[in-house]
Amino acid sequence: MKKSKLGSYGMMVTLTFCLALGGSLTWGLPSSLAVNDEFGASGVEEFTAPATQDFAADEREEPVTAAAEAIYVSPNGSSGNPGTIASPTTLAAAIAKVSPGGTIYLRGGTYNFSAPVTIERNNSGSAGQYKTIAPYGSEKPVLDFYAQAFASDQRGLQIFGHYWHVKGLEVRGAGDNGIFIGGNYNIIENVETHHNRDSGLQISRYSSSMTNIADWPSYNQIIRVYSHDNFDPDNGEDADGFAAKLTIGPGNVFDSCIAAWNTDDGWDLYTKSETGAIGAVTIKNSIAYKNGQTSDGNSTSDSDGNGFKLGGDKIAVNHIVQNSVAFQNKKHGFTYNSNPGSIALMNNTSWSNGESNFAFDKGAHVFTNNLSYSGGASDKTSGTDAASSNVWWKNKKSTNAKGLVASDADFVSLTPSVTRNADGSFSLGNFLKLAAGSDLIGSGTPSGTNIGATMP
Ligand SMILES: [Ca+2]
Ligand SMILES: [Ca+2]
Ligand SMILES: [Ca+2]
Ligand SMILES: [Ca+2]
Repeated sequence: MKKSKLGSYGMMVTLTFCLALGGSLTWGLPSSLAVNDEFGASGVEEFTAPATQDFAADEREEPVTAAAEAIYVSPNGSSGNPGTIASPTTLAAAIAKVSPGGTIYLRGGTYNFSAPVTIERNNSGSAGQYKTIAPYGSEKPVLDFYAQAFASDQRGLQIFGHYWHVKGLEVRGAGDNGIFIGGNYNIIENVETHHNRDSGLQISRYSSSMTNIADWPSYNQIIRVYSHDNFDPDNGEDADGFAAKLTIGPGNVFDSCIAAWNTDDGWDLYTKSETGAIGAVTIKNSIAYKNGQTSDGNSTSDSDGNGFKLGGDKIAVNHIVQNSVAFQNKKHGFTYNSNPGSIALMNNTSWSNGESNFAFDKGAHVFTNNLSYSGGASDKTSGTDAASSNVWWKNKKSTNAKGLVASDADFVSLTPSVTRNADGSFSLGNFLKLAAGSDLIGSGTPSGTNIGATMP
């Protein structure tokens, strides 16, 4: 190991040495042992043995790979500990010291907090070197905020910085949002957030002093996140599954997410005249169901209960919603909610919602290959029916401009079924799947495309 160099990564360094024996070991070294004056910002080491030097076989330099920094956290970790696996630290201490490219590994178990966990604005990774918070192995960390008061500043995990990748956690019970994102380019992946006392996950500006959309949170990705049973106990009118609203910038994406049993809406992209238009949000491959009450019955007359609520205060924003499903929400499946713009809706399926499956009373919306069946009220579809490809529920039947008719026989099953897997992906099985022989198969645009969503 005589020519090995150690990259400096703050408090500790983990190196994996490929031993001449063919095995490998992982070493955690305190920073005091790290050589920290030989590397650039990347911390990446390259080592090449001098070509002219001849090593004896047992002395030959083996490739040395500097693994990224690893900091270990456990429910009973102490902030004074170095954050090794044998001496784990706290989540707050690890967040404060992790370097770009480094990972905070959370051991399994319940972490009890009575105050928010905050990633400050000046604490960021970079495009090539995210800061990661992840479970250790297959362990299950739970961030539990039930001890917080019910108050708007009592959020769970607040991400004000940029380039953080948070995955594999459960976040529950916060006094306000379970997760709040005010920064840019963050990735939240395979997280479950529930029983918070406002929306499960919200993306909005981190400071009310930021009045310009250029400073609002942008380009965040929310992937395979499950937000459910969120309920604001004062009036039950605010807790959505996903609130991407009020002051959110461009480029934010929800992919393969589930919003269910939230007191207010599944998704809420509300805008207000005081703050104006927000950036366009993309939602795809996602489902919203049973919103408008929690699974244990919390609901008020002010609980809206839309699956996908796509506007507010008559402000135009051209959101994109594709290959997503709404069913059995208390109110509408998909609604413009006064957004008079040009929302693009492609290959969505909406079934058995309390009011309209699609409620778009005004605007120049563009509808392509959407499928509505058996709603509580007729659809409203202001905008363009691209290539007559949409099947709408109107006057108690589902038809389209080309004469297609949807009936129970078009579906393999109309018995709700959602299975969520360990990686956060989900399956509807046969539920809402088009039956072999359905005339909706291949009848969309372009030719050969199905009408409605195709879910795993
Ligand atoms: Ca509401
Ligand atoms: Ca409220
Ligand atoms: Ca709402
Ligand atoms: Ca049919």
